[in-house]
Amino acid sequence: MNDFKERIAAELVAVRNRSLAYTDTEDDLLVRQHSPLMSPLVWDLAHVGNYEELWVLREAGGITPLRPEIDDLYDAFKHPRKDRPSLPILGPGEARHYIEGVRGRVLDVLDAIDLEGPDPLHRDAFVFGLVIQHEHQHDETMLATLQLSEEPGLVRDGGLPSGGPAGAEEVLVPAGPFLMGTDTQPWAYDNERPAHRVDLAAYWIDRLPVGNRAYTAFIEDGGYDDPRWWTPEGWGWRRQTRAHAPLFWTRDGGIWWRTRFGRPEPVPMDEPVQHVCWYEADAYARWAGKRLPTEAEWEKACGWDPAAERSRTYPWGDDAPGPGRANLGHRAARPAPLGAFPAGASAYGAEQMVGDVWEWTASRFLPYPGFRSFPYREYSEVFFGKDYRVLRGGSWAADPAAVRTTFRNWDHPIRRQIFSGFRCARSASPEQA
Ligand code: AVJ
Ligand code: FE
Repeated sequence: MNDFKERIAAELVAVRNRSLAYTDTEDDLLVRQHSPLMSPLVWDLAHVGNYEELWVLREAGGITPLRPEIDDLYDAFKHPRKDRPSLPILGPGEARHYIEGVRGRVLDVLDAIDLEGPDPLHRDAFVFGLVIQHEHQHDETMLATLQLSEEPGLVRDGGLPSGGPAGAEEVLVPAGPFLMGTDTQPWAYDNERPAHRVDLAAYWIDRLPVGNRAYTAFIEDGGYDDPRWWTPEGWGWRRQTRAHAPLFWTRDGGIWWRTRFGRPEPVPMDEPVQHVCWYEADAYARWAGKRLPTEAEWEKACGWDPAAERSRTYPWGDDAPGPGRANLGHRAARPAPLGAFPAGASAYGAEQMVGDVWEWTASRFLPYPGFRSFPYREYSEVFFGKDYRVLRGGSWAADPAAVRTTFRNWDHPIRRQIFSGFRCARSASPEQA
């Protein structure tokens, strides 16, 4: 195998080790449904193996189905998350055995494919990028499930840099066009394509994500009780849920606490806020006299290199993320303090745009002009135009394989179990522009 194929083989091992680590727990915890929002963990585990069988073995490898009778059970479209515990899904032992059997044949396909050939699933090993990213995305979802289970565990306190010195609150992005999306990232999903020109007016965007200290000021200013800051839908959500702080926060003894993977700790005021829904992010922004950035504004501030007139793969350039540039890959089960990654700044000076927390944007999830679904409609296309908002940048739980300046995530505006935060923006006045 050549170097590229060796690297893919290593990524396959790494992501599988991650899935196995998250499911290395008692059977009872794996088969239980911790929240109607989430699948039982054992469903995710067999689903990633079934996806690998469908795409790598059958579609790319032309291998006879191993277990066609279980396809239906792991079809996310046939069975919503809340119904999955009542399905006759594989138990933990069977699930591990099944995914191992699939994996045993996957390296043969990797060995055989022509990376430069005409098959778009083979070219640049696209189908391997697809399954590696897919499994990492499910691993992140499994982490959210584990946190909801309130079983202590999975807190890793791998070192994170400390917070940076105070700096500019916002950075200016001058007016002008940029190329949004990509035609060149080999493992980009269909929803990131094609690259297209977007012309933006000048705007300011926060240098850093909104932190817990600033968010607490919003709470203590009565932000959750003032309908002025909320959209009608957001106010409806706020009244119905009686939310008064981010998910996992409680107030006790005069201070704010948050429960992180089952363990309470005082809210660290210098960390980006996380576990807020789109409605909360949007309300905070209005309270602060700002707004959420559009998806285009977010991407330009993150990835555009105005001097080179091209998009970077990461804010700092095209070099792979290292520990000094971004907090990715579950090094620690938390966002890094604000200002921890000056070396990860974008061309415009925005920091912590990848890693730490997914950032809500103002935009709905829509196709780019010229979108073509590939390789299947159910990854992106069926979600376009529905009640979803786009999140960008990737959280501390996202793996570098599934993070780039063009990567798009989406969720319902009420969701907060995900590792979601935000930053604000505002339009620049003509003099400033
Ligand atoms: C892109 C995170 C919204 O989890 O529903 C996993 C990713 N798609 N399996 C999801 C996905 C198919 C997707 N999100
Ligand atoms: Fe999936």
